[in-house]
Amino acid sequence: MTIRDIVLFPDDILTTKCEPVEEVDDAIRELIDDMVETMYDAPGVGLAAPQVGVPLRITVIDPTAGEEEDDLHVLINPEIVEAEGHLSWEEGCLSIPGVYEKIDRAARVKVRALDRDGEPYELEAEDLMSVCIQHEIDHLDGILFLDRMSRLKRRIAVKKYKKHLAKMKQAEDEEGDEEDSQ
Ligand code: GNR
Ligand code: NI
Repeated sequence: MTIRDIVLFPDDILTTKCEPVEEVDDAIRELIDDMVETMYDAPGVGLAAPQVGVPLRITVIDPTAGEEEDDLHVLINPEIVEAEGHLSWEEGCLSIPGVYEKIDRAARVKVRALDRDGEPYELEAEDLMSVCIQHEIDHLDGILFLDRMSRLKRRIAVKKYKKHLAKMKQAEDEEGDEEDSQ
C-alpha cells in the first residue's frame, strides 16, 4: 500500500465529473487500498479518487478516523436514492486545508453503491456519515464545498486558504534550508 499525494485546490481534476467504474478488478482494489492508507495518514474522515488524481467514482469514508474503532466504508459508483431533512455541519476538505465552514446538507441519506468486491449494497446514514457521503459524492461530480458557500463566504475562504498554503510552503522551505545547512 502506498500513501499518495493529495491534489490541492485549484486543480482541474477537482472540478471534473468522474467516470463510473466498469469493473471492480485488482487494479481498482489497489487504488482503494492506497486511498484508505492516504485517508488515515492525512488524517481525514473521507477521500475521493479525484483527490489522488484519479477521475473515477470511488470514495472511502471512515467517520471514526482518529479513534480506536474503525468504521471503514468503500463506495464505488455511489448514488443517493433517498435524502431527507436538513442540517448544517462544519466541514473541512483535505484538498482545501485551513478552511472550515458550515455547509447545509440533507440530514439523512440512503446511498446505493458497490463494495470492494463489486457487490451492490445500500447504506443509511445520518450526522457526520451523511455529511461525508454528500461531500464525497460532490467530489465525484466535480463540486467542492466552496461551491456550496455564499459568494462572500467563498471569497473569504479562498483568501484564508491562500494564506494557509503560503504558510505551509514557507514551513517546507525553512525545513529544506535546515537540511541544506547540515
Ligand atoms: O477529513 C474530512 N473531514 C470532513 C469534516 C466534515 C465534513 C466533511 C469532511 S470530509 C474531509 C476529507 C475530505 O476532504 N474528503 O473529501
Ligand atoms: Ni473533500
